[in-house]
Amino acid sequence: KNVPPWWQHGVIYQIYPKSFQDTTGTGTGDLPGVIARLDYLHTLGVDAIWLTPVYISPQVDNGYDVANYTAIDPTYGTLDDFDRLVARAHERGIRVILDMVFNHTSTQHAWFHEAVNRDSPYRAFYIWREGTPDQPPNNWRSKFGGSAWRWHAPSGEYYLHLFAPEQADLNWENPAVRAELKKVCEFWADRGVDGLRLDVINLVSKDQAFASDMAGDGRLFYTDGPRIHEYLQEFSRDVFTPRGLMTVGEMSSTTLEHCQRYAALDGSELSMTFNFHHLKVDYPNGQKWTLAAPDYVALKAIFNHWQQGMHNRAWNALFWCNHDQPRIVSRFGDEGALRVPAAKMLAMALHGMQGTPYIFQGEELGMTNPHFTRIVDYRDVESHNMFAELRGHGRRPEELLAILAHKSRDNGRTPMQWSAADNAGFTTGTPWIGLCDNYHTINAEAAMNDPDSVFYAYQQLIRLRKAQPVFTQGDYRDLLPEHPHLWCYRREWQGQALMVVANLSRDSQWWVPGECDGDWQLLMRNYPDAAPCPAERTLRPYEAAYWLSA
Ligand code: TEU
Repeated sequence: KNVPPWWQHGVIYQIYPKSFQDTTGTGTGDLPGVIARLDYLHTLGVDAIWLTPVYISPQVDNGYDVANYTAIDPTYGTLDDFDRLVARAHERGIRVILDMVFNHTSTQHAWFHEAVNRDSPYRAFYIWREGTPDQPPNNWRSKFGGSAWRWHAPSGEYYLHLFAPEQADLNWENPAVRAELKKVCEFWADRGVDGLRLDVINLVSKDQAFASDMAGDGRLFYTDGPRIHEYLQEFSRDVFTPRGLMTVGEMSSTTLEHCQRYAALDGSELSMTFNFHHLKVDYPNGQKWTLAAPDYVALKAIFNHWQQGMHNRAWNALFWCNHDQPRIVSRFGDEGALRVPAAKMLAMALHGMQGTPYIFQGEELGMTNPHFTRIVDYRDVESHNMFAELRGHGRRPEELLAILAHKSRDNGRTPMQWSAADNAGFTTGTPWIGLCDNYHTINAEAAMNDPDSVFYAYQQLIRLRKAQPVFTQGDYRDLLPEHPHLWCYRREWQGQALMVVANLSRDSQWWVPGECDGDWQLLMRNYPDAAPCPAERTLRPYEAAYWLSA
């Protein structure tokens, strides 16, 4: 009998170590802080933790600018701390996943230090092109604003950076680069790491013509690029599969057709993929730096497309939150009196689908955006660049600050709220970024003392996924695709059906269920007195329920 791999019925918890738990009073979280909180994660019941980068880095992009792939940044601790973390996690049955940032390195990496010399063999580790100081090789734009090319005067060429100028893109065409990156994977596999999250991995293969993109910003020439499947198959064959590593690829602006290959069930490339289409339903015309209400009909259509398109072929990662996104309860839910039911409803709607759910630290507490009001409150390079760029176009600071308060990546990066103590128990020093001031009421200690907390809803969802195979195996059918407020879908596997209904609105909605003949049992709810079976009725604000066919 085919036993599904652990990650198909597991739930993964994302830790942003910088904001998780400080043990030294520096104001920055560290690895001993992660160790100190493993019992909390064990109580939650997660199968694995994914740590965002903890390698040596000048921190221009909070560690996504790696200066040494095989050394721990002293701010976070030592390799010994890391080994201890892996051992302690494994003792509790928790696997460890590391973040591999292979599209680019920091310009402080030893390879780049060599590469600035035109005669060095490391020159070809990066992407250099001719130009003149005022004429870059093409019109590609950096994802953080400005040209994607930086002029290097001493060697008289440009290098490519799809992100910050301090993040130079690696030249994957060069087999020596790929060989070095595989060695990095080996290094961490040798230390007991169980899986890898591959940062923007679908951007690594660039069209070698490096032509200007007259209609866009260049992404069509490197997104899901010409050799990407070849590269991933090579890594799978040479290192991921032989080392038994689970892999999740972060796929920027990808397509279903590509993800069917990246995450194919035959394991020829990766275990699963993240995509972001569902988190653009509040970007009118694809524009992030605007304020707009989410389009829930579009949201459901996107999930339907991906759930059906991946079923029996490939594997999805499911998520609402990460360190690049605002908090989901602030975004699609409610921060006030309905925060708790809204947070549970969003969790139930997501965790009811097929795929591997990811929980981002604090999501299990229903943490909210911090509502920073001054530009100096922000730390993120993208937020500062966007503010400066749009100011340059004459936009008013108050308007831009209102947008940042909803859209900045820093909304997800405020310190974990452990307790009502000073700085939420995160640090005894000065936190590197401000806290959300609701930590006096929204915190882990309070949640663990309240049986109706968001925390226990997440714990229940993790248990249900393990107990009921329909969550892992079932197909997906949207029963109300046109409804603007209700999300109702049915999963089915081997004669067992799961009915999921979620009211995405703050108003009551009249619901006429379809396809619910037979006997049902109430499996989970976010209001204490939910209906015992799916039947015509009023759904209260943000109400959600799961029913299982008997
Ligand atoms: O992010 C990839 C990415 O393209 C986006 O999430 C991006 O941050 C956002 O769309 C900008 O609006 C990954 C990491 O998760 C992110 O933290 C890094 O900054 C980025 O790669 C570069 O390594």
